[in-house]
Formats: sequence, C-alpha cells, structure tokens
Amino acid sequence: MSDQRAMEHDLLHDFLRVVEAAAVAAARTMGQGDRKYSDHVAVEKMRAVMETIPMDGTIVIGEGERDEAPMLYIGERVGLGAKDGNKHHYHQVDIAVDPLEGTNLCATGSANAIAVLAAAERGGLLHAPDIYMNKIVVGPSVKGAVDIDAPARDNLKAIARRLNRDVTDLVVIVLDRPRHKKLIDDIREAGARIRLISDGDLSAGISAAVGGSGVHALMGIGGAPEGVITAAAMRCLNGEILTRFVLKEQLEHQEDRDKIADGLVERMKEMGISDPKKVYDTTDLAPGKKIIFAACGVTDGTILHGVRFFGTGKRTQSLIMTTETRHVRFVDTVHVEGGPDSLVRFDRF
Ligand code: VTB
Repeated sequence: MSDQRAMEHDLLHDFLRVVEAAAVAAARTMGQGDRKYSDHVAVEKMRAVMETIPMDGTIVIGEGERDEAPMLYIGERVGLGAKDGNKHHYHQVDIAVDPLEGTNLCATGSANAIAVLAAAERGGLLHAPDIYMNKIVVGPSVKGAVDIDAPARDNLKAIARRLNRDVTDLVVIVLDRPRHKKLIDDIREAGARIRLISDGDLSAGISAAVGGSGVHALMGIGGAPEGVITAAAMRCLNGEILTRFVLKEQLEHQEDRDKIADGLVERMKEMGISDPKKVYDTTDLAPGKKIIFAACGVTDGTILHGVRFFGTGKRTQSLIMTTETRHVRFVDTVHVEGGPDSLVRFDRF
C-alpha cells in the first residue's frame, strides 16, 4: 500500500468516529438556546476522541489562538503520536476543525448544523486566520465558469448555461447579513431564487456541489476558516470555491469590522499568506495531495440528517471522503447502546 493510500485507509474511520461523537454531544443540547455550551461539548468530545487516534496531528484551523481557546487551538498537537517519542510511527497530519459549524443553528434547533473536520499531510491546508472571505462555491459542472470579480448577474448566467437551465431556475444560498444587501439585490434583479440562511455557509457550500440538493451556488462573505474546510470538501467532490480575503477596512458595516481583530494582515503574513488581495481558489486553500474530509449532521439538513436518539441507541449520518480513493461515502450509523438483545431498528430516514 502506498503511503498515501495508507494514511487515508488508517485515518478515515477514525475521523468518522471523531465527527460522529462531536455531533452526538452537540445534538443533545439542541434547542437549549446556549450556543456556547453546544460548541463547548462538541469541542470537548472532538478533542477527546482525537486523542485516541494513532496520528501525529497539528490543529491548523481550530477554536482560536492558544491564549483564547483551551482546546483545539491553532498549533495544538493531537493524537497518540503527539505524546509518543517515536513520532515516525505515525502519520503526520494537519487538521482543520469546526466541531460545531452553526452553533446558533444547534442552539435554536434550526437546519444544517454539522460537526466537521478536514485533514491533510503537513502543509496541505492553508492556515487562514479568523477573518472574512468573499466566496463563490459551485459544483463540478460549473467549474471554471465563474469569476469572483464578475457581477452576480454574469456569474448566474454562466452557472445557468452550464446547468442547461434558466437563471430563474437557480437557487443561490446567501448568509442573511446587512453586508449582503447589494449582492441580494443583484441576485434578485437577475431573477434567480435565493435561500437566505442565518448561519452555516460551509454546509451550504457543500450542498452547492452535490447534485440533487436543489442548491446551485453559494455566494457572499463568510469566515475564512470555513472557506478552507469547504475547499477540502471541493477537492473531494470536484467542485470549486473561489475566494478573496476581505480586509477590515473593506467592510462597509462597523458591526462587521468590530468582529475582526486588529493586526490580522500581519498575522496572515506570518501564516504564509503573502498576498491577501489575491484570489484564492480551491487548490490554494487546500493544496494537499492526501485530503480527508468528514462531517456529521447535528440537526437535520439539506444533505445530512441530524442525530436521532432512541431507546437503545442513536443514529447518525455522515459524509466522509478523500481525494485519493474518489469514494464519497454517506455513512448511516446506528450506535447500539443497549445490551446484547437490543433491537436495531431500520427505518428510512
Ligand atoms: C461565518 C460563516 C459561518 O458564522 O463565519 C458566520 O462562515 C459568522 O458570520 O458558517 P458573522 O460574523 O456575520 O456573524 C457561520 O455562519 C457559522 O459559524
């Protein structure tokens, strides 16, 4: 087995366990109205399961800088190999995590909260700080047809052409934020349909790249960390994400500017982003040769069901995929918890 196949083979199932455990923990808090607590339990669980994995992992996108996050902070070493002196026994991996993407969605029991991570060989994922990014995400048949600098109307025409339909047939997902007023006006004027979401542009981007989801593109400004994880998914799904960092001074609303820490341009340079004005595409964001992506539904969503709890266990649905094997797996797991006589029920979701 080549090294590459070996890494994916060894870690794929472990990463599935990680996202399943985080999703289950978060799902227990669904609707409690406490987004921080929901996030906290997902982070704790994700970290605890990661510790059991035979890998020498480094968190490159996580819960924040070391001084602001006790766990899964940027630079944290995770996995069995992080403690063992014999590091060469283990796969060296960089990991980007979002233990609960859509903390508000979980806290309010709304659609599309997921537990998610992406991993790659060292250097295989861009180290993006928590800054905004303008994004456009499309599926395989639209690859190469959109331009992050083009007016929304032109991109919509290009998408419609590639999908062999009218602009009026398209559905575009946009985060419902004041900063998107013009974008939303432009999309409406072009005639496409819009799904405004309160949170979660990562799962929205993935749905744009999966046929049959009823979503054809994601557009607008969201988090850069989510952009990198979306890019890892696009590498596996053959979709495309085009992005450009949005610097603090480029944001029109004070409310948005306030969410960005000072000094991030310097921080970006330290992290290896030499030209923050350039267009970062899928492979710039996720250049790795050996990419693994894993997500598990927390609340019911467009492409993943949320966690179901029942008397003798629970049931989860996950998406796991890699660049090498070209397998995109939707994994439906029944976690049996009762004794040996427990009944595993099968019903279609
Ligand atoms: C973005 C988006 C995420 O939070 O980071 C958003 O990428 C925060 O946006 O998917 P605001 O700063 O405008 O609130 C999510 O929606 C969820 O983490």
